Amino acid sequence: MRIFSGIRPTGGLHIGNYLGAMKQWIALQDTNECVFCIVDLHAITTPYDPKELQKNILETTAVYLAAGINPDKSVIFVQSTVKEHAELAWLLGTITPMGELSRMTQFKDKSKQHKDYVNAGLFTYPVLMAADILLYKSQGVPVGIDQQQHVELARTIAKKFNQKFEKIFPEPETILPKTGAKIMSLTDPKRKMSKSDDPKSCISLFDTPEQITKKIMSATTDSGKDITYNITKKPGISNLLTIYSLLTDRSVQDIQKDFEKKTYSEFKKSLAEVVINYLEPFRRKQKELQTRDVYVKDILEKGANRAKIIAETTMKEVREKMGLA
Ligand code: AQP
Repeated sequence: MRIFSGIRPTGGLHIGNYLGAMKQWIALQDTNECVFCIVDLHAITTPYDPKELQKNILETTAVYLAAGINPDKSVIFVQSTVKEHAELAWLLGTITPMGELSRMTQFKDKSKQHKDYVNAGLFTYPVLMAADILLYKSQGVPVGIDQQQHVELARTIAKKFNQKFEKIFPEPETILPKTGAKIMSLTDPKRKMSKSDDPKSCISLFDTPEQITKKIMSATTDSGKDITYNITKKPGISNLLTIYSLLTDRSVQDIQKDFEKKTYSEFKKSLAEVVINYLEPFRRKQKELQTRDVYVKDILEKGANRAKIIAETTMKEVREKMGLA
């Protein structure tokens, strides 16, 4: 299968991004043709500092590499360096119904979050995301649950294009992890963990052991004492149990048994240890990569060259089918 996915270079990546999206990418790259993008054109739809963007792009690339994306197996590149993304987005915009875009929950959430920054780019974000996916004729899109609605719209757009012009696009499928598709905020377990949220609410992949311990020990828990999974009555503890289970590859039931007569504090201490140990190799690799900008830039350049070959071929076909060539 051809696989496509991307992450916005909007700040330090957190374990939600890792467990929801990247962990799947790493597993998929062994048996599929994978294209992983740093989606800078999406990053500029919410407030950002132009002086920081290039730094964030390199940092996000370093995260991809530190987490285990292998540039010999997967194509890694920056979205804006392949111009066809923007061109295809414009063309697909002409067949995307306004009604479909108006339903998108991410637009509603982000326009509430950034009241002074509600721009047309934020509204048409899902069309650019459809272009990202369809440009590579991708069949699978591994993402967290918050992006599922956008992948479904990409399917709708692919279908519309195929019906109106000629069938050239596969209809992409969302690939969700069995668990971890929505890791919740540590400070408000009813909300999704987000990089643009308060740093206390998320565990960054490169937090120091001290920061991890502090954040987990002060994570919002629920009334009562039992360490049991109950998403409606105990969203805080349930979220921590999910993280524990995913990082240790043990079932939630097993972990609950271990902590049957223990306190929240004992459970949190143990979880902090699990997270620190799990993320230790990430921190080590990232430190190495911090001094290797030339190597990271070279990977991006080679990745962009590989991506362009596919992108140019698709665009030639699209232009022809739409009567533009
Ligand atoms: N909390 C989460 N749990 C599971 N998966 C998540 N993802 C994001 N948050 C969680 C998945 O990570 C990938 C990259 O997301 P993105 O950077 O493109 O944008 P996002 O979904 O808006 O992520 P954030 O962290 O909330 O970033 P900001 O704050 O910049 O908007 C996607 O596959 C996403 O599903």
